[in-house]
Order: sequence, then structure tokens, then C-alpha cells
Amino acid sequence: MDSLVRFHDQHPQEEAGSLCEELLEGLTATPKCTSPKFFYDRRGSELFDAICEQPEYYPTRTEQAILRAAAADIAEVVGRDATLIELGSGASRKVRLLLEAMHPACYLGVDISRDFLLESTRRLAVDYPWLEVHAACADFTRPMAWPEGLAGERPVAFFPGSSIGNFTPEEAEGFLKGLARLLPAGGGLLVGVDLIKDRAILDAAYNDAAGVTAAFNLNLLQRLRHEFEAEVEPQGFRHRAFYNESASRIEMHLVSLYDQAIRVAGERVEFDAGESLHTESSYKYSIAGFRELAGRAGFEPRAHWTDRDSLFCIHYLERVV
Ligand code: AVJ
Repeated sequence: MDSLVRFHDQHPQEEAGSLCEELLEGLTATPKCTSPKFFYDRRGSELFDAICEQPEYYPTRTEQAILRAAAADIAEVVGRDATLIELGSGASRKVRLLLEAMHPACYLGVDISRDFLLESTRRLAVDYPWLEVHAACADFTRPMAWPEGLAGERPVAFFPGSSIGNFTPEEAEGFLKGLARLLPAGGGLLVGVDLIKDRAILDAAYNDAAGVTAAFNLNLLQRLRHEFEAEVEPQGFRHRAFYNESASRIEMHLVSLYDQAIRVAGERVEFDAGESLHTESSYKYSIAGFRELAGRAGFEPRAHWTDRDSLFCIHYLERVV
């Protein structure tokens, strides 16, 4: 391994067998559903990046603008010499907006995708020579421990992108409780959360005119064909996304265009015409609503930053014991 990045492999790789079981469990449930993690094969990750470039998809752009505008403020609240831990670090792009202002003692990127993680943390280490960079290949949605030997005075978790919206509120609370256990009193959480807003804006963001979100959703079926020996025609389904106001969530579905049976890993799964496979939920929160949820998990709100149209919010919360 190279010496620029200290690599900690926590061996998260799920076995193909257990993934397949999880998939079949959802496909045979009523209503049918799959975890959004099944979107992210290579093509799915590319399509997600393309979604972020669509004019209707405001979250990424807005969060970046908030981080840029509030970097100095955020740095002041969080303080220097923190141990900054990015959960699901991916390309480690957003954290760059904070590093100069915040000047942490150490950065730890946590991601399940090993090669991607190494590549992006390595680039970070090259671009920020003063920063001690660590990478942990781990599934942060499961119980984990921070690796040994991280510099810094206080761990601060960074969880951008409204990734937390993919959990149900109950799951989000459980996830934050688990995170709280990994943080000492005074440790922090900087988390990006999509706000509840006018449904027209939400519906448009998940039904972009160029059809990229539709392609992202339908790519799931291609992935089933390639990786799970599925017999399924993607033309037999259409993309559907809408804001479910009573549940405060965007729902993404793949709707069967006619009565059909597909096969996944040898199992037959029947769809009626119009029946849907629920592929993703993306929960939206008010500022107060998210603070309450985080409060139940052991966090106290310290500050928050939003854009002038109140589309998106970045919260800073501190672990209280
Ligand atoms: C990755 C959960 C932030 O819900 O907005 C974008 C994924 N799905 N368009 C979101 C997504 C469809 C995204 N998150």
C-alpha cells in the first residue's frame, strides 16, 4: 500500500449469497420492494452522478452552495483539529469545501467500495499534504469501530447528501444511536438533510425532463440481469416517482406495464399490470423534525445552515451524554 493514506480494511463485503437472499425477500414481499443499495453498480453510480447534474435535482448543488457559503461559520462551530470522519465518502468531493476552513487534524473516509475509496482518499492526501488521511473500508450502516491511531482532538462525523433520507425515520434514529455510541461527549455530527417543501419541486427533482432518474431506476433491472441471473425485460416496466406527503417521502417505483412473470436467481416472481416494485424512499424533514429525531438518539442541535429558498439543511449536532 502507498504511504499517503493509512488504510484500514474492515472487510465489509457482503457475500453474493446474502445479497441474493435479501433481494428475493423483497421481491416476494407484499408490496414488492428492493433496498436502494441495489441501484449502485458501476452504471448506477454513473447515473447517480448524472442525476446530480440535472437542473431539477437541487439537493447536491444546494448542499454544495451551503457548504461553500458557510464553511467559515461551520469551522468556527466545529473548531480546529477535529478528527473528521466522512461516512460514505465516495469521491470525497464535498469535504474539500470544508477542509481549508476547518483545518482538521485528521480525515477518515469510510466507504464500502474499496477501490473507489482508495483512489479518492489518495487524491485528497495529494491535494492536502498537511492533512493526515485515513481510509476505512467498512459498512457504516452496521456496527463498526473507528480504526486505531486517528489524530485529532474530537471526532466529528460528516454525513452529507441527505443519504440519511434513505433510512425510514425509525432506522435513521437507530443509525444515529449507533453513531452516538461511537462518539464521546463533545463529539459532533455534521449532516445534510433534504427539507420538506412544495411537492412540485420534489416531484420534478425525481422526474427530470432528460429522463436520467428514470434510467437510474430502470438500471436496477439491468443489474438484476447481469448480477443475479434475472430474466426480465426492462421495457416491461416504467419509472414512477412521487412525493408521498403523509409519509414525508419521495417514493420511487418500477411499475409493471402488463401481467408478467420475471425470474430472479431461479425464483419466479409475478407482477400484475400496474403492480409496482418499490425501489427507494427518500425521506424529507423539517428543521425541527430532524432535531427531534436526532435528540432522541442522543444529539443536541448546535447550529444549522440552509439556502435562501429553504431547500436543504446542514445540521451541526453535538453528542450529549
Ligand atoms: C442518495 C438518497 C440522496 O434520495 O435524493 C436521487 C438518491 N434517487 N434520485 C435522493 C436519488 C433518485 C438520493 N440520495
